[in-house]
Amino acid sequence: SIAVIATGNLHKLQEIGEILKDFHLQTKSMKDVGLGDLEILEDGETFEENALIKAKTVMKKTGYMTIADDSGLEVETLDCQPGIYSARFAGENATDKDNNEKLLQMLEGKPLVERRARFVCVIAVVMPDGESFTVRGELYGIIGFHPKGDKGFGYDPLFMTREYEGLSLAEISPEDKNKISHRGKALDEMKKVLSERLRS
Ligand code: ITT
Repeated sequence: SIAVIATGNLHKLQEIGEILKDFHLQTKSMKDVGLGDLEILEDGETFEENALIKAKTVMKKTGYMTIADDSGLEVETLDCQPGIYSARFAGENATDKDNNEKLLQMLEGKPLVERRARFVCVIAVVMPDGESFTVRGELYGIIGFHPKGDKGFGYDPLFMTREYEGLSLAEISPEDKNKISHRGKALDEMKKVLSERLRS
């Protein structure tokens, strides 16, 4: 069956496309369905709410099964900031670089134990009949002292995991990131749920 990937973030689209490439879905981008310029107001209070808002909006406009991703970074000592505000942490038109600089500034002088963080990815799926579900994936790590690497996107240059000691997520290949990432885990879970539902 056909599924629209409801994201305006091309990095997400690429990662999701790669993770779903061996799965029995024909994926379409927002551009493919003529919604390349659609702005969706994400006024939910949780990743789950925002992912559902995006997926429902696009399913209603297209009639296709729709998959949306709401994700972000939660830093323990910052009371889980930037959380659902990760994309616009440093302001409305903030670039990834601006956001990384703001985060480094807020953690200035803090030792490793106070730099613990996790990435969260919630995937929402809305079916043409309106039925929906969400799944969640998380990846724990620490915020480094300097940005490193030019792969990935968002906070990847600052995010260090145990799996790849000493390297940021922006220094490992996209395939290696997908194997361990919050997005990879959430989409693996989504595949399981969808396989069961499409079978019955
Ligand atoms: P859509 O809503 O159109 O999907 P968006 O970028 O606005 O795109 P979000 O509101 O979910 O999406 O914000 C996600 C932000 O969290 C993203 O812009 C990054 O700053 C950060 N983020 C999410 N996943 C990430 C990852 O795998 N690596 C690095 N940063 C990530």
